[in-house]
Amino acid sequence: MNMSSPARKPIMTLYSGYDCTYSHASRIVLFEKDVDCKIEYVDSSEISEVLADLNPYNETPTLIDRELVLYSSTLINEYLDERLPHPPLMPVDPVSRARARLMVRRIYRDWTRLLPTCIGKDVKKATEARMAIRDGLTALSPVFAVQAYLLGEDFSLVDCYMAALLWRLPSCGVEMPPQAKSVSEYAHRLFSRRAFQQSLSEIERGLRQKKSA
Ligand SMILES: N[C@@H](CCC(=O)N[C@@H](CS)C(=O)NCC(=O)O)C(=O)O
Repeated sequence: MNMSSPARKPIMTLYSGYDCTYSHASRIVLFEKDVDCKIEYVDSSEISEVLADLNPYNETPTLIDRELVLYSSTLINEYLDERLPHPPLMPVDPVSRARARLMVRRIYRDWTRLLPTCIGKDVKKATEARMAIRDGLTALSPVFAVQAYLLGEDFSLVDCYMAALLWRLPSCGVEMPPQAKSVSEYAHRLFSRRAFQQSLSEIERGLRQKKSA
């Protein structure tokens, strides 16, 4: 998929999974930056063949920018924010930047990492994982009661990771309780962004057509 206009030549290529939370966050960043980028979707059955010479871990996302080959979504996303400064998606001062990185680490470790367990065969572990995600996100309710996005009033890189996570909750059986209304409203704010809608693969779009938020 080529996200640039026919007249514009893509300057980067992102190898992406069709339904990969990590790749999805990078696609959101690319569309927020409105960059001419080719999205090369790779099925998990062909991943090792396609990425063999590019990424020793054979993982999506993998970004190619001229001679640079970059993997690991957090490295890719921070690189994109530095390479394409408009609009800026990270705060400017070192303390706020460190806090943003810590939040990304926590989103991955506490929630994103649990998504495969939510749809796994072990029913007990799946239930525990769903509860951990639901309760952790519900604890964020007071934040979204007073501000639009995770770092404040401005959309940031941290929200890209949250959007990819929140989009997958219904398909992973995570139901947010009524007291998490402000989190659900935050999710809808993220999903209604043009860049988010553009970032979705057909498979990801289908995740929300089967079940509602
Ligand atoms: N830590 C990596 C994780 C990436 C990852 O786990 N990607 C999965 C797809 S969502 C993958 O490529 N797995 C290898 C495979 O499917 O063979 C990142 O943040 O980019």
